[in-house]
Amino acid sequence: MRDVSIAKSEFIPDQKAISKLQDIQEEPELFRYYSLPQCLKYILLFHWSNIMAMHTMLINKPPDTGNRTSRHSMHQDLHYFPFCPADRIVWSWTAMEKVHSLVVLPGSHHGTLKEHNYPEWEGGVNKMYHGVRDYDPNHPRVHLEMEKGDTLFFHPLLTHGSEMNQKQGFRKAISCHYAGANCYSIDVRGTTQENIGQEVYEIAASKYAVEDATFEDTWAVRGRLVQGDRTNL
Ligand SMILES: O=C(O)CCC(=O)C(=O)O
Repeated sequence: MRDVSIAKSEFIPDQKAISKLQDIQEEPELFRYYSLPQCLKYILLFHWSNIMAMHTMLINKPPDTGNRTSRHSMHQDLHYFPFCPADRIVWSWTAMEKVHSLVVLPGSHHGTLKEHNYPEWEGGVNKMYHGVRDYDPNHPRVHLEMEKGDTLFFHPLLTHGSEMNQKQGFRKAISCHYAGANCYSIDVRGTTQENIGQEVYEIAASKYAVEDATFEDTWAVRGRLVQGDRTNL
């Protein structure tokens, strides 16, 4: 994924626009992260017998250009997933350097999945960076201070966001949405997730020339077994 304002700049080399590597599950060196005992010991506490890595990312947040496009507005990750239940999905996010740009709304995971869309930001918004349409701006916030190697485990309904990178260098983190393989797919048509489903479908159809793939299919091909048997997902 490329940062929207850097990608437009003729002065910055293309490689420097890369803000995320998505779907790195087939890259053997990076996939080692997903089966690290230090991460899995927490995932195993949920007693899922079969564990999938559904969404893998290396986040490489570029120095902000001044347009504030390196921000990620407040959102719930479940918005992106056509599978449930939410209690069988957990996100691990490991800081690859000292960082304090993540913000969370504590307790928000007890609520429901909210409607998301692109925020109306003047400087532009990165592709698929949807945000919750209306969350309580007075809800208490926690800014997470993390050292290199610190790892957070998030519920997929936890509202969170990420502030712009005001440093000179790229801010790196590696993450995985783990899910119990017995999660089941849902059809998002007619739900608040229909907009992201349509957008992901259009990207997949144009990139891979697969017009008959569904949003659920785009996730099924990304999922990779970490432990046990691949059952539903
Ligand atoms: O690493 C970050 O900046 C957070 C990204 C994020 O919130 C997400 O990908 O859901």
